[in-house]
Amino acid sequence: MVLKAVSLMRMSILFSDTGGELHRVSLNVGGVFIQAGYAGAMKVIPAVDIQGGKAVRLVEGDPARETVYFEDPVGAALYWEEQGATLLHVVDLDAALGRGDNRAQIRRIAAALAMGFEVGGGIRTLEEAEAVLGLGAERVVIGTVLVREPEEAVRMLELLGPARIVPSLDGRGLEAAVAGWQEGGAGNVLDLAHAADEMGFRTLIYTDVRRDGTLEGLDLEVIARVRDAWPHELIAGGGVASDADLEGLDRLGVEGAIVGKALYEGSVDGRRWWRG
Ligand code: AMZ
Repeated sequence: MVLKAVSLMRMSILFSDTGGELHRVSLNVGGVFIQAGYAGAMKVIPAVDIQGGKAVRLVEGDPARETVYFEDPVGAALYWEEQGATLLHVVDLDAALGRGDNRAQIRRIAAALAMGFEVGGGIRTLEEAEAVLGLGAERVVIGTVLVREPEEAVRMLELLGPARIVPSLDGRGLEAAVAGWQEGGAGNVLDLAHAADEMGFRTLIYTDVRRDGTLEGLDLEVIARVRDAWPHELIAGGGVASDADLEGLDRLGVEGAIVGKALYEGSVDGRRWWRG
């Protein structure tokens, strides 16, 4: 009887191989996907957000609630490189908010840094993406354009390829926010994740705007839903406060975490989480 039931189930095991490391398994049992991650695979990516030329952290993306951590963002970038980080997440907050940009600082980071870095904030056209890649970024991160002008996002993807352009879905929970997070109600994050998959993107960043910069800890229930909706490489952030958050992400099979305040404040020791 049991054997018969088993033989009726269509079982298949899919292995996902991201970044050269095999670390997630999806088990399809009769059409139901069960996903599991292998602990120890997830990597932490430190964030350097630039506002007014300085490396800052905001609370819930509010430009008025900033803490300056480094007067010079190059100092922040080099600090994380010296600590052993292998990839840096750089955000041009002024460009995301549509009130200027920090491209000169990003150019200086590119000149100073040996490790790879990704850049987001205000990249809304193919030409802007190419300009930032031309500065030396490993890949660019897009948010608003994916939601507002998906055809332009597809054009960017077609010309740059999925290794060089990564969508960032930023949400108050699952309600997407765009334009420097000043405009909410921009769609459902899970629907947008499905759309990004169909467009051909292969890495996704999800940030929980409600938690970002709060040190409150992650909302792992929301992230689990994004995990279920997105079958490729997933990087999550927004509220990481401790190793427990990172262990939670690891258990969900999330491949990377963007961490800001917890690293700057020392409540997470990156050395446990950097990966080659
Ligand atoms: O903190 C904010 N207010 C903020 C922020 N960190 N607003 C946007 N961003 C980041 C997103 C993503 O990396 O997380 O800027 C990028 C998206 O920018 P754009 O301009 O493409 O929507």
